[in-house]
Parts: sequence; structure tokens; C-alpha cells
Amino acid sequence: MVNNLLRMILTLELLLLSMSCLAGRTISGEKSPAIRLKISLVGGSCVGKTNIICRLEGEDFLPNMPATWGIDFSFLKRHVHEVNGRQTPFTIWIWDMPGVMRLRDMARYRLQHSNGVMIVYDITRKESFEHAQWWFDAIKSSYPFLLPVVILVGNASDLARSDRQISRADAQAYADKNSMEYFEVSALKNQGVQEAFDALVSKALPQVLPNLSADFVIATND
Ligand SMILES: Nc1nc2c(ncn2[C@@H]2O[C@H](COP(=O)(O)OP(=O)(O)OP(=O)(O)O)[C@@H](O)[C@H]2O)c(=O)[nH]1
Ligand SMILES: [Mg+2]
Repeated sequence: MVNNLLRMILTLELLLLSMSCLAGRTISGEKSPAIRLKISLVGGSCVGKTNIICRLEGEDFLPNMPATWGIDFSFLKRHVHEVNGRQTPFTIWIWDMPGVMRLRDMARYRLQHSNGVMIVYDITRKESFEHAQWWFDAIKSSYPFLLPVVILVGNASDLARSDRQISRADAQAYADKNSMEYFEVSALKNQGVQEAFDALVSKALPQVLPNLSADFVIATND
């Protein structure tokens, strides 16, 4: 019953979004390149997902950010330079998922068709690392055939000296065991965020541009 309801809501959302995107426009009304990469951010609540996205959009850190309820979307325009000179524009479609426990199943359901997933936890909260592991298992079981590219991100590295609860070595070992790249970032200080995101996008891009040459560079459109 709940699953059917979720499915109906998702279908409606996707219908509305694809209507705007098929028309070649983002929901903000700008023209949008047709090739779209879906990147989702998941993890426990208050681990910094929304602030990480703010940083990717060039915005300020918000210390009192309200919790995400439902799903937020944003679009970033980029293009690929290839060595043979070809330039391909594409849009990165970012899905910001709620971390709150009771919306976890809804968030999990909306992961479908993600090309890349950033699993975020807070290095100062042990339970958020356990939550991250739950997410990895959920992604594995939701994609029995082709996994999206998944990276693990430990946020709040600005508090590493004073409040760290998960050692870098433990997080790295978990990521290695599960073939993920691991990054430590600080949305507050805007450190490492862009690097983690770029690594995820570069790895996920061949899913939507299968003929990509080995040497390519991703650049913004300006
Ligand atoms: N010290 C520090 N605090 C952070 C950092 N990132 C986020 N926070 C704190 O965590 C709070 C929650 O950040 P959000 O970006 O809303 O977290 P979220 O994961 O989107 O939370 P939900 O939407 O509830 O799932 C912020 O308001 C900050 O107080 C960081 O890099 N360093
Ligand atoms: Mg949020």
C-alpha cells in the first residue's frame, strides 16, 4: 500500500520533470543540454548533504539549514572537452535526498536511474557511518545488475582534530573493501567538496557518454 503510494508520487514527479526537460528546459526555465547525468546524495540526517550541494552551486554554507523533506533538485551545466576536439554539453541533475529515518524508504526508491551516488556521513558521528553502510547495502540490493558509481564522503573534516569518531583508516578500509573511492570534505570550509564531486562525475559520465575517449576534461559552460 505504502509502496504503491510512493510509486504513484514518483511517477507524477518524474512526469512533471520530464515534461520540462524534454522541452529542452530546466525547471528554472533555462535551456538544458539533452544529455543528463543523475547524481544523488544520500546518508543520515544532518550529515551535510544539502550544504555540500550549496557549495557545488557556489553558495554560502548555512549553519541552520532546515532538514530536507521530500526531494530537492538542482541542475548544473557542464561540457566535456575531448582530445579529438569534440565538445559535448551535458547537465548534471543533482538529487538531494532526506536523511531522516522515516523517509529512508522513499529516498531509496527515488535512487532509481542514478548514474552516481555520493554516500555522505559525518566523521564526528559514529551512527552516521553505520547509516552510510546501510545505504551502501540498500544501493547494492536495489541494483542487482549494474551498480551506479558510488563514492563515500566523510563530511565535517573541519572537526577532525577535536571531535572525530571514525578514523580515516577505518573509513578508507570500508571503502576499499567495497570498491568505492573515499573522500574527506568540509562543507563548512568548502574543502574537498568539488574534488569529490568531480571524481564522481568523471567516473559516472561514461554511463551517459559511452564513446568517451580516455582523456577528457570536464569544464563549466562559461
Ligand atoms: N562543522 C561542520 N558542520 C557541518 C558541516 N556540514 C554541515 N554541518 C552542520 O550540519 C547541519 C546540517 O546540514 P545539512 O546540509 O542540512 O545536512 P543534511 O544532510 O542535508 O540534513 P537532512 O536534510 O536533514 O538530511 C548544518 O546546518 C551544520 O550545522 C561541515 O562541513 N562542518
Ligand atoms: Mg538536507
